[in-house]
Amino acid sequence: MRNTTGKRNELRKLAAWMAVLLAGAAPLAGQTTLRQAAAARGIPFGAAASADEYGPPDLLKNTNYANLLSTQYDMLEPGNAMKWDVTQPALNTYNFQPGDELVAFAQANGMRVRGHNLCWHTQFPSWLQPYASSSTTTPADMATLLQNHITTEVTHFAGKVFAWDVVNEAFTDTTPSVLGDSIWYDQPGIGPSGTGYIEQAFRWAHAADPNALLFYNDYSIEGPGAKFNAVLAMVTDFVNRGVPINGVGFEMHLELNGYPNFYPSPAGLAQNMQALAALGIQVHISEMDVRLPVNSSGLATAAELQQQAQIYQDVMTVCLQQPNCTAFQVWGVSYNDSWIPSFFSGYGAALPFDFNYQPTPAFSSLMTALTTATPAPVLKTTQVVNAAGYQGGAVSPGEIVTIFAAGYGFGPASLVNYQLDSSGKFSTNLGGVEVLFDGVPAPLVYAEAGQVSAVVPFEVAGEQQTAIQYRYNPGGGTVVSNTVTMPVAAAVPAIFSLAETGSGPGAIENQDYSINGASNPAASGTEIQIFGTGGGSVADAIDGALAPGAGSLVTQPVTATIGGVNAQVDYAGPAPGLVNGAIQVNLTVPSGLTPGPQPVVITIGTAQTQAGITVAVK
Ligand code: 9MR
Repeated sequence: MRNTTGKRNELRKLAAWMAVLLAGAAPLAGQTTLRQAAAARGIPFGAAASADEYGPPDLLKNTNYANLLSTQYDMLEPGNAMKWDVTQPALNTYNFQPGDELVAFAQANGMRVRGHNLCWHTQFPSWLQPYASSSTTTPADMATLLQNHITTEVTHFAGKVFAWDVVNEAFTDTTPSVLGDSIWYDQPGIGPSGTGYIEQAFRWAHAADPNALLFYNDYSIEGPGAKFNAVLAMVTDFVNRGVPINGVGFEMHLELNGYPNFYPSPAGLAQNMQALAALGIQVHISEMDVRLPVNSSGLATAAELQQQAQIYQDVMTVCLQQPNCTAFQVWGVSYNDSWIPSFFSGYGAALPFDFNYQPTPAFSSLMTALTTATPAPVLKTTQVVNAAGYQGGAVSPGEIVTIFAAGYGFGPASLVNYQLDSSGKFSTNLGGVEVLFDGVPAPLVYAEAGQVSAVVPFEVAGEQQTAIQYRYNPGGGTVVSNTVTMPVAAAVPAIFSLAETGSGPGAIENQDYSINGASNPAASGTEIQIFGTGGGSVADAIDGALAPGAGSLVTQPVTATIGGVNAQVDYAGPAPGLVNGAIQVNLTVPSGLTPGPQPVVITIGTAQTQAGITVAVK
């Protein structure tokens, strides 16, 4: 290989410095609460909370409970206080007092509030079922009832609740998964068919508080399967038709269930999050707990607590790695207020704090994830540059680019160089790293944590722009970056420099194939060979293939100057033996030049190579 990798060594040093700077910026030491550690990662960490919505005692008046809630969590969600049975105990009679009390507690303690929920098939007041079932109740009556409820409640909490579970648990656990029976759907229903009632609920909620994030919330959708497919189909339809939906809540009520093969696998969870990310949809881990078999004191074995801790750590790690996972919440503040013992006989110990409000192994493993998990890589358009000249702004077909993705650990720890696949082409996966252009994996020149060099697929030719995404799968789950969109230019040519700095003596050979330089200048009338990239389309070029001996040519017109004097272009096309995308331009050195380094500039189409590249002439 000739020098197609550009300024790799220099930039690797820079990448190392970035890692040092990042490590220095994150004050991981000294974080002692989940709230602090989560805040440092920019993710709200919440718990389902209660006041006295079902009567005394008021849990918020329990000092242990209140202290734990306000120190370990920076988000709360009323476990029951905002549901129909509490908020509309009689037709058109509303009771927001318990919800208000929880909101006030949250505000006093700098916590966010997640609202839950506005439309569900259960936990509604005793007057509602007879009303819904009455032969005199029309679908229009039911629609009005739901609209009034959503409008009244969302309006009441507007500006105080940042995200709502608008509709809860609407799909069945069957295969295929379908809409479940509900007074809002088919018993008797509000009229619109299929997911129409869900759509209506989102539209009414959005009208009442356009600033609130609106979620669909469900269980058993954390891994791939029929139920997730049904939810994804609904969300896809909503997004395509502009129904105001922002997110999906993954409840995450888990049990060990054959650990370590627990449901969902980290890879499956990541896959579902990515499917929603592709639609621009957020995910909240909304109700996590991991129930364990317990003894008569409600306690689990140390071994099972450790397995549970690993599950918490795995789920938090995936959430931190997926940019669209934007909140993490457990269902209860401590063992004392968990729903598990009363719903699953013989089970409990499901949360990171025990009966004494003390941390369990799950607390420690969540802290480990929050302080050590590799973050999601952040890709910026300014970090996608030409590998030879380091100019950015646009990419061209076949251009070899260097991409920096901020974030430690994102990529193999040490450099992995290009590999040829079974068809003799540059592999599109190096050490688990892939770079996609409009979903097409690009041939890779090298990859390591934080930096990768890729060849822009020739297929982007003619496109206005291309969507670029960086992926890393070291095994056990894929980490994906955000997607950035960059303009496509017909050519963004640049010449490799010998010092890999992007300027100074170019990567140029004299007619005898020796390296051109101050001590080895080229004579006028001889031919020099200049190596670069970004020449744009090349007829018949195959992505990732090595250029054959007699390649086809750069498709756009090519001109050149040396020392400001026009130089005859003898060849402009693939560099034989190098990967397609690297280009070679052969020029005849004009006469009359002053001996010494002279600027060389190549124009392809309307674009010029970078200033500051020189060739030595005599
Ligand atoms: O935690 C809630 C519990 O106190 C209630 O008795 C129960 C009634 O259905 O609802 C529990 O919360 C549920 C949540 O609203 C939706 N997802 C499942 C939760 C656990 O059942």
